[in-house]
Amino acid sequence: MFELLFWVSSVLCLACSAIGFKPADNYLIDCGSLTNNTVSGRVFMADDLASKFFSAPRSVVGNTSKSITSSAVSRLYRTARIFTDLSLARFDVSTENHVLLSSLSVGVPLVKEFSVNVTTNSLTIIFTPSENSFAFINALEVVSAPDQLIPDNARTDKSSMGFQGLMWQALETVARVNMGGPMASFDNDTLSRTWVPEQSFLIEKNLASTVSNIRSVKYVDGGSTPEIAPASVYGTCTKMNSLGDPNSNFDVTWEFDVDQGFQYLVRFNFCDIVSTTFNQLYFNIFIDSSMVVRDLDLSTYSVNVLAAAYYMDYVTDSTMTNKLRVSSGPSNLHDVYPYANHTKWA
Ligand SMILES: *[C@@H]1O[C@H](CO)[C@@H](O)[C@H](O)[C@H]1NC(C)=O
Ligand SMILES: *[C@@H]1O[C@H](CO)[C@@H](O)[C@H](O)[C@H]1NC(C)=O
Ligand SMILES: *[C@@H]1O[C@H](CO)[C@@H](O)[C@H](O)[C@H]1NC(C)=O
Ligand SMILES: *[C@@H]1O[C@H](CO)[C@@H](O)[C@H](O)[C@H]1NC(C)=O
Ligand SMILES: CC(=O)N[C@H]1CO[C@H](CO)[C@@H](O)[C@@H]1O
Repeated sequence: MFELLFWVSSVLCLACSAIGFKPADNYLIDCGSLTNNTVSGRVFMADDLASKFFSAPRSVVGNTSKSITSSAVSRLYRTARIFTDLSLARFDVSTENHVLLSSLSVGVPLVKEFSVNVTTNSLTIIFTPSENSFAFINALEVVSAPDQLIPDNARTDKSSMGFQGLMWQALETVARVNMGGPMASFDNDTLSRTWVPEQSFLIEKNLASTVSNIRSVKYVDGGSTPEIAPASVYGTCTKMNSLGDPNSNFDVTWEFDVDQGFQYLVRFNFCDIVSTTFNQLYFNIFIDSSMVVRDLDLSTYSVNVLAAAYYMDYVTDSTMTNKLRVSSGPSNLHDVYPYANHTKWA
């Protein structure tokens, strides 16, 4: 999810040219459009150039000159390929193996993103209108991602073996959040992802403050890569706003809207961009009421490199409500200043 930063650092540029990910397949289609549309250097091809990828018993294109959102992306929403009559759209989207969206209806412009493991040499995406309704799509991106992006296993509460079998799941992105930083848009990300700011997820905003030190981010063997998250994301973080009180002990909490009854993969991205020596920072992480990690010390993962980017995956139990809460707070095991300064999650 993303690349190419405006600040120049030899470490980062090296990373960009040496490891920059080139997708094997990269289909960007501006559905219904007569012309190609370029958004941040990415060409979304005109609909008729893409017609060889497409089959439908009946379809029309729709068109408006209205500006739908203020960004360049807006152009992509002005045209659409519509399957059958114009009435209230409600439809399913599936692949051969997975139902991706069920009874979707669209009120406001919306991007839905999924990761699926394609093990054959074609991928079919099927739009199925609900009864007496229709389906539509404004733009479609089908882009290869590196295999390392989704490892097969993750931590879980249920078993010390962890959760296994992520490679068989179709994953829908719920939120991709840049803690402590601004929106990191797709032009800053090698995989064209967008990382949104945290404010709308943060409970008690006054408990948190932010730090930025993008230049200090290092990618080391055994740690994260720019494909997992770009330096613009690792280089900012949210910390406890303890106002200099060393006895502060509270959690910073983010809350996400989810669908009840599903399991969620939570990827924590960490980079201690503040500490000047090792073994200074210990903290705990909670998802809802379970402690997911106790006394996390990033130094133990970073092979003697400060500010090394690191990530950790966790799969939740089936959610009991339609909210998922992630919190972080200081560890009280170690006789050190209780830092919860640099917790980052995406
Ligand atoms: C959309 O409308 C504009 C202006 O009315 C027209 O120039 C363009 O050809 C139309 N595009 C399609 C795909 O119908
Ligand atoms: C539109 O994009 C396609 C695919 O990237 C390219 O092959 C084609 O030359 C482009 N057409 C124009 C008119 O730019
Ligand atoms: C996708 O499935 C194949 C075949 O089972 C497996 O070898 C590969 O590691 C999987 N890729 C990912 C990213 O899970
Ligand atoms: C963590 O925050 C405290 C209080 O805000 C600050 O004094 C300390 O320097 C920060 N931690 C590190 C490792 O710098
Ligand atoms: C955080 C970051 O690096 N943001 C940059 C993303 O890219 C745009 C230009 O494409 C810059 O203006 C931002 O500063």
